[in-house]
Amino acid sequence: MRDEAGPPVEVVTLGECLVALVAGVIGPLAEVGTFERHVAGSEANAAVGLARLGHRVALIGRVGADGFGTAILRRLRGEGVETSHLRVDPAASTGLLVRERRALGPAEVIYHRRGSAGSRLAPDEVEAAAELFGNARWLHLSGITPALSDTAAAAVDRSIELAREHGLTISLDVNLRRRLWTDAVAAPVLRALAARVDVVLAGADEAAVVTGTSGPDAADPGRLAAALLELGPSTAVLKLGGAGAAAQERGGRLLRRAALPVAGIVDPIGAGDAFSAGFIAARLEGRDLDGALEVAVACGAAAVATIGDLAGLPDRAELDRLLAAAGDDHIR
Ligand code: KDG
Repeated sequence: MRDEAGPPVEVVTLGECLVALVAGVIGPLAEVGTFERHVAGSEANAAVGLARLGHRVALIGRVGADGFGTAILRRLRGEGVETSHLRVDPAASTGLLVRERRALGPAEVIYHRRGSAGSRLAPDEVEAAAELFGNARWLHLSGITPALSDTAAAAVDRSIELAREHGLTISLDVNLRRRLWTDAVAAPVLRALAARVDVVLAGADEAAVVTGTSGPDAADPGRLAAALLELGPSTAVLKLGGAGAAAQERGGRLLRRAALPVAGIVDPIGAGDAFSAGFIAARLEGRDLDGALEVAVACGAAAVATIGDLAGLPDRAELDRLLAAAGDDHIR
């Protein structure tokens, strides 16, 4: 399949794109009767975030030959994501997740994705997209994909080989999903992946699992960043939610950014992907690590203020407004 017309793809990503049925009202799933349909999936969210910021990005993967698959394709194309390598698989359904909205405590998420089209992603799809790697600058991965199936894990592996061959920067968002695998099974796989990429992005808890950090200061950003760097990447980025973010390059010092104040957190899911999109966009644009953290934190804040994974992802004008409003107040 040929790349759709347009400027060359800068960022390649791969993974499962799902439909999310998000509760229409706040409360426990057992009491909710109405749901809104959204497009979700960590890599798709990051892809849309990058596209909104003006970067050309391709998503490799599969959706089912069903209405949800069509909805995903239409939405991603409408957002300007390059989808010529997002295949329609006639033999499986589009993956689905259902999630509640909570005013307090974590929201329950149910997956219906075992054997889904997205989980059937295989290395030959990456091979078929090899031409993209020739011109691209960045490969973005998430730790969700290797948890989906052996073939999806092999697809990740092949994408890293191709990215290395063509000199792309590779990022890994750890994205530990405990509904897909246990910490004990995930940790060695994610650790091995972290060793093969340039940039690792993780929450504090994820970084602790991947690095095997424990003890009273296991959430200390300095300790976690150092432990991540020891695994092999040249940059470690910690997403700390309400505490902002931290990052460190090999041989550099730990940088911190405070979170942007958000008046009402409506839906925190997808904020991590927005953060990753902002970080990657800023690096592609030549910002230094601190500048990339500034953009990433602003994108993450924009995402938590709206329902669904995609709605809050800022476009360039919105990002500029957010950064101007934040000024330098959030620098620690
Ligand atoms: O980061 C948001 C994702 O978690 C969500 O869109 C669904 O990709 C998803 C997953 O596997 O949880």
